[in-house]
Amino acid sequence: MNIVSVDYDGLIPNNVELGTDVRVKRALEKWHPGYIDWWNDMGPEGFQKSLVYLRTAVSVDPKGWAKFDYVRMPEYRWGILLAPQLDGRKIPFGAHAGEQAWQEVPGEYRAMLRRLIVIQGDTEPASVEQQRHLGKTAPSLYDMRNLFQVNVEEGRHLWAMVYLLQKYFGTDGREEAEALLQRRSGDPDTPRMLGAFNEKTPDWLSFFMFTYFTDRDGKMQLEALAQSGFDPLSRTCRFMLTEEAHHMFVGETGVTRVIQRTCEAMKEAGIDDPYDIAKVRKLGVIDLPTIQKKANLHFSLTLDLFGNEISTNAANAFHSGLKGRFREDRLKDDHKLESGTYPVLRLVDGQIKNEDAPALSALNMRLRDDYVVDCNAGVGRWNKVIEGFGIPFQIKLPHVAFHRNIGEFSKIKADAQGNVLSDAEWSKRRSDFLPSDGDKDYIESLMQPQFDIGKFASWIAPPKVGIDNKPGDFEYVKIA
Ligand code: BYC
Ligand code: FE
Ligand code: FE
Repeated sequence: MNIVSVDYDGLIPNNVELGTDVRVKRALEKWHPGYIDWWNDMGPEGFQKSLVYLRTAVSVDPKGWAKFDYVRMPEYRWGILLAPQLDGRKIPFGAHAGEQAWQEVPGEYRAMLRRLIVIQGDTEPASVEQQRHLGKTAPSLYDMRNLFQVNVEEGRHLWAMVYLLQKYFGTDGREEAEALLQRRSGDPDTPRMLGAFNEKTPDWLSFFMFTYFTDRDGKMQLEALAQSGFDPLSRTCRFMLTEEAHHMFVGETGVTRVIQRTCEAMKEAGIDDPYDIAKVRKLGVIDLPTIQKKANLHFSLTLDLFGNEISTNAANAFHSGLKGRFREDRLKDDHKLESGTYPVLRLVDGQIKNEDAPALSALNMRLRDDYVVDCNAGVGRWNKVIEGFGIPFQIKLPHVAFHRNIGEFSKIKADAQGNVLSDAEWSKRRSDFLPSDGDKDYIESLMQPQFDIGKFASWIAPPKVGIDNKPGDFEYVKIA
């Protein structure tokens, strides 16, 4: 291993020896003011002057890579940090499997590689834009701090992709880096590239579901790109994954705490029926069926991010050695997939059926399957909480055909169990599965800020432990 220490002296902290790479350093320094303008315009609204207790990456050593301190967000040290280069690393899969990993862009795959990097890069600022209004309704300073931590790190992930574009893609890389600052989540004329990143994150339950489900797509995609034969991309993604773990922690524990508070309040009030929504809502907590609907919404929106079940793009990216499978290095097969099949859920004569497809074409489906397994683990932990209170209710992930806009099932309407519905039935029953206007209004009514130190809004339980082992009365954000 080849650890290059992190240089904190210049404008852009880095472990890629920017100091000796004058061309790239200049390019990034030129991009920097536009980034700060973007952050000030589109980053967290109303808290840019506040002191936030944030972690900053100061090393890429897995044992101690972060330091915690109060920072004003626009002064956060967004750096370029790559995991250490592994000596003699080989391309792990595809037609070039076993060859030396590329340290420069392989010319024949340039366009494909750039597209993957741009798409990855586009999601990062998009999520910051989607979450920019949430600070004002934070249920506690602890939660507000976690939101801002996620936001600054998504900003750093944008830097990570922009570094690759600036260093390895010349003029068109520079243009793409510029365009990443121009697109806007939800803008009808210049939207972000992928569907889910143009949706709203209107409230904190959506934020927790987003960080649970959508940041987990980030994890899966980064794991697949961390396998890349293009070594700089692999190293970048490996370090991003270290940060990603916290984002999913925020989501998983956030939803857990909402569920816990609901169950506690129900028990205290002697309510056993989770479907007695009117009674539960009188307690100022979010009823379990509405939590289920939010999960349905964010899970189905996120499934769309895996692309089409059968995809030539995915086959090409694998065959060329650019994007692998989830933890490719732990899989035991020929890593080429030129023969062999993979079962894919398809729509056949209006019925949902499993069909074998060529393994190479089915890679999006395969990653999505791995994703669903990963999602279910945390859902099981949520259900343990409900079970612990003896309340007869279970959160269940909806069927993959439910509420889809991309792929096989975008042509049909299905219920959460995967039964095909007519358009008329779907319209009639939509609000059984997805948040209705009434549900949204109720959740919105709960979104009252709770900025007192150590206090939490009515609808969410406090966390078990503080960030960086801080006590319950720690002032995570000094609001200014
Ligand atoms: N929306 O061959 P197909 C994260 C397009 S999240 C709109 O099936 P492919 C994060 C597709 O572009 C991780 N369009 O697609 C999380 C293609 O268009 P063209 C982000 C879509 O390429 C939270 C056409 O349909 N990273 O990091 O196999 C917070 C045919 O599609 C969509 C990545 O995604 C869609 N959902 O798969 C912050 C990794 N889906 O080219 C951050 C990089 C498909 O024919 N991206 N289309 O005009 C990829 O690996 C792939 O591009 C995708 C799509 C998996 C996204
Ligand atoms: Fe990210
Ligand atoms: Fe993330």
